[in-house]
Amino acid sequence: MLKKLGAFGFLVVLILSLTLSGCFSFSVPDPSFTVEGVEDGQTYEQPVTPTIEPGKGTTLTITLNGEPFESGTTITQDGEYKLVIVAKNSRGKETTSEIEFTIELDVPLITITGVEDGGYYWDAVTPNITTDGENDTIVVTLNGEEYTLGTPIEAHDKYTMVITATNEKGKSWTVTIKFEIGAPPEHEIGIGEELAGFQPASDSVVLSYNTDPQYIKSGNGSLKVEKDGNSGHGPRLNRKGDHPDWIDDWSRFDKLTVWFYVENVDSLADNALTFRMYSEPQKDFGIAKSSLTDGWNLLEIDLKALVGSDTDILKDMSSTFIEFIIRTSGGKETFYMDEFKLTMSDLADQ
Ligand SMILES: [Ca+2]
Repeated sequence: MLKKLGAFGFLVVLILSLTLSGCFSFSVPDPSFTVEGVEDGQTYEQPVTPTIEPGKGTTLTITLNGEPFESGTTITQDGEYKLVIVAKNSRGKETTSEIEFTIELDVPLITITGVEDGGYYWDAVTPNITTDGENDTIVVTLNGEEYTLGTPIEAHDKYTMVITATNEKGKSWTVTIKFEIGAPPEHEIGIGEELAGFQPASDSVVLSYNTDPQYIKSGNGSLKVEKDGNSGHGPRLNRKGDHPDWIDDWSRFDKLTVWFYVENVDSLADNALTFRMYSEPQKDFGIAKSSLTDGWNLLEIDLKALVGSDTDILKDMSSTFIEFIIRTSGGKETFYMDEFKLTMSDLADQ
């Protein structure tokens, strides 16, 4: 009997806890955040790096002296500062916090060029390190070993560089940067069985996943493109922002390459292909029939030449999609594409 009561009691607790957790999932927490690296009312003798992290469900708007401020940015200039943090939850509840502080630098200000914190390089780097005081002493270690300024760093490895500068008053400041040297970057925009992220530009284009090895350059499959009529259309990539391998920052690459298979080049119009980037402004790169041969062709699109002075396009490709326009002489034709790749090939430019 006692045993049965016990079981009944447990059931009641279980139902109660389910009800409570059900309730909690509908409640929205107040906006919250954490701040590190700076305190209200303080005066600092060294650079200050405020790090502000939003709490769960909170979005933050941060300004420093009225200008947008990115968390984790180091402030190195003398002055009086006001950091304003506006925190908002999904219900629109808002809180505003202010942190006022002063910087009066009394330590050497370290300037590093030639290498950046978080940088990835595929060629030797030679960091140049200076301070704002003539008689400062600079001590640098690289992965824990003493490093002599001006020495090129070229071995493929991950590096941590610690720079300590001391002024005549004996006041020191230390900056740590991490970077990596490795192979030139390469990124494949894959072709999956479901063709996720690929869309035909019009009804005259039919896309499918090919598994016939004759038309595969590598891996298990390739993109089959069937085209009817002479409209200037082809496969589009990431038009709806849904390609699983899409990356937003293309600025570390200088080429987009793709293999293109055509059975007979004479089935193409003279202005056979156009690589189109639906950016603002739109960018086109044309490939003439005369430069193609029967069978597989490696198409190379020089991205830096394509965007010209609009270099910002490559830094944020999040809402830009691309198309390979194929122009035929009119009939129904079949083409294959494989290995869409972003590569960095021109070391001399770096
Ligand atoms: Ca493939």
